[in-house]
Amino acid sequence: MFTGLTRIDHVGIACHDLEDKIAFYESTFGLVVASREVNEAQGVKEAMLHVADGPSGSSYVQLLEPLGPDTPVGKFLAKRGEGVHHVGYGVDDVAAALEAIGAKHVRLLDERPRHGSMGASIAFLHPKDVGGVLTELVQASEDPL
Ligand code: MC0
Repeated sequence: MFTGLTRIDHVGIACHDLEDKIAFYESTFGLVVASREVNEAQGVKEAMLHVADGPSGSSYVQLLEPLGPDTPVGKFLAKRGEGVHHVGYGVDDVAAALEAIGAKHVRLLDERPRHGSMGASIAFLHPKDVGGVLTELVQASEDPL
């Protein structure tokens, strides 16, 4: 059995206005922005706000603004409005995790790891096979950007 989830790496939250939501999380929860990136391949402008550090790494709130309507987050916002878009779990080895989880007949949206926030290697699992939750596996970079 796969037993390799090491932490909640981040909760991804879809929003219409990234700057507005960053200001809300800063002023309401006192969170601090750890990184900001535009990820063209994923169709998002995003920010990671640091929440806590644990023995197996850090956890974040990830705020996601779509780059356009025909992107994963753009479609999600049109259908469901703002809110939790996905949960990202930490793993030590994302390729090994994909192999083990794929063998359980969970559909892999990424057969191979892709580039994620802060230099991480990431891969998504289909929400329909994970109880309606879009699920991301995150292998943090040894040398975060
Ligand atoms: C769609 N669905 C979701 C969902 N998005 N369910 C739960 N959570 C979500 N986030 C459901 C829809 O309601 C629909 O169900 C069904 O899945 C098909 O959705 P669709 O709107 O027709 O869209 P598709 O099929 O074109 O794409 C959905 C899919 C896609 C999840 C496959 O969004 C995808 O490949 N996502 C992975 C990449 C991604 O999300 N990138 C953005 C974050 P019904 O029942 O209505 O049929 S990038 C990121 O986060 C990076 C930067 C990082 O963390 O480092």
